[in-house]
Amino acid sequence: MFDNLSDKFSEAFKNISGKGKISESNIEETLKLVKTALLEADVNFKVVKNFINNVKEEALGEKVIKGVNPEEQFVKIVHDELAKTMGDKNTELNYIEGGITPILVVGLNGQGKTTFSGKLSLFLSKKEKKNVLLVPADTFRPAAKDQLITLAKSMNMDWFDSDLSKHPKDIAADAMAFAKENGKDIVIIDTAGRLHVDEELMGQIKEVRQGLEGLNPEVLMVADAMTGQEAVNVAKSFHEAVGLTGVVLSKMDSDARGGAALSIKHVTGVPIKFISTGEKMKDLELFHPDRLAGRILDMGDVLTLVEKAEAAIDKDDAEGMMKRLEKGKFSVNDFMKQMDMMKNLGSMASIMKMIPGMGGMLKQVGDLTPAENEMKRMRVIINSMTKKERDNYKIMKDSHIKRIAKGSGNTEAQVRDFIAKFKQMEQMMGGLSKMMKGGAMPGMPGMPGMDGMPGMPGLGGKKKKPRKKGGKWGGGFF
Ligand SMILES: Nc1nc2c(ncn2[C@@H]2O[C@H](COP(=O)(O)OP(=O)(O)OP(=O)(O)O)[C@@H](O)[C@H]2O)c(=O)[nH]1
Ligand SMILES: [Mg+2]
Repeated sequence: MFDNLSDKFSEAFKNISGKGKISESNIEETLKLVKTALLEADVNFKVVKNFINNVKEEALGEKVIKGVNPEEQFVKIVHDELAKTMGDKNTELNYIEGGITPILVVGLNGQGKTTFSGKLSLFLSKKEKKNVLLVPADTFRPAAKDQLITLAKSMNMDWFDSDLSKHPKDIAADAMAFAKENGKDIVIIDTAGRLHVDEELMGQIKEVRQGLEGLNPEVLMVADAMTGQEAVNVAKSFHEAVGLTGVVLSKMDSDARGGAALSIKHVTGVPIKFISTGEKMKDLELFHPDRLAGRILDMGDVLTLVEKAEAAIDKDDAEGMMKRLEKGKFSVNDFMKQMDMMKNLGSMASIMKMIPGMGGMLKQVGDLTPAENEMKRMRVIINSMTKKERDNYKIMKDSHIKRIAKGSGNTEAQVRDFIAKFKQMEQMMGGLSKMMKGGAMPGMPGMPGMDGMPGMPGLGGKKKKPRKKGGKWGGGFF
């Protein structure tokens, strides 16, 4: 996310590292670089101007904090200003207590409205324990109804069988009545898009909005983060015409530059409420400006990582594993479970970016594909093992190894290599269980510190220098 902006910022900060203290002359060059970085990221020029002025004022007015070097102080100032520009804290959805909250999802063509509607229903029913109804109201492109229903079915979510021959305003009214009869808390209405902001579209959405007047609807506009300033302009038009309560930035997993995220709140006054980070239904995050500022500045985002872990990791599984670890037991099965837990959290690269300092390391390491491929290979090997072998690999003899190699499409050497690595891991886990008994238990459920993270080659217990870009992992799991 915003890799280019991150790189440019860290280049800019190098300028003041090693300086005795912050002064007008030694931040001048850095500020220039920060400004260029923001403009290149397609941030609105007025926002950039304001940003630079504020950072300068803060930096020069900053009291010298003993023990904190100027670079760190400057980074902190930039962090806080980034967060402030994006709206400081997450703005929550407005729920109507004891009633039904209508959420109207609007935006231009192909921006991710239908996908977001699906994601939001999952988010609200899982995280907020809401009873959600999904309503297809795209009368412009009838196939959109099937698209939403397919998503709803895949998540076991309730959906409304809209009559697409009616005006979306009436569909919304029918859906609200249905929701009332069926004890729903939230009604998500997915509307049609158009190629450009046009009168017809705005007129239609205005009518839907008016139909919901008095019900205090959320009106969320979905915008593709890749479109930068264009997203800002569209948000402005929509806000003027229908009054938005929030913006959702979609496709944040693509190489969006950051312009939309950094400009929308400042230019339109409308807060960004969610970010969409992939095509899967679980790829939705609340928008936390302060945390995103941290990610941009390579400070990681541990809070989001912990939340993801809580959502993705089965508590009973994790507790069971902890108990086994405490007893010093660690089997191939446990290892497989750990790999599954990690997989649920996202790609290796996306996890690493959320750990402070790892973002920079990731850049040095370069491509993580070989490591991910190795994890895949381990999975196939494990899948070819019998239950007995997984419980206790020590029973494995040459004939077993031969069978597993054949069954998993690997060479015998590769199977032996896996067993050797597993042995190392087992030893590490033994050490960990002693630590745990000593009361020094690391925090995250099922993720006993970095050392226990499967598939983090070169980052585990034995410290190795990060390899150069393009370098091979060479099968090194540790
Ligand atoms: N990578 C990625 N793709 C996304 C994301 N959100 C949506 N998409 C993809 O973008 C395409 C368009 O998404 P839709 O949800 O159909 O967009 P829409 O706004 O409903 O489109 P219309 O109804 O035609 O106006 C689909 O292929 C989605 O899979 C995201 O966060 N990341
Ligand atoms: Mg759609």
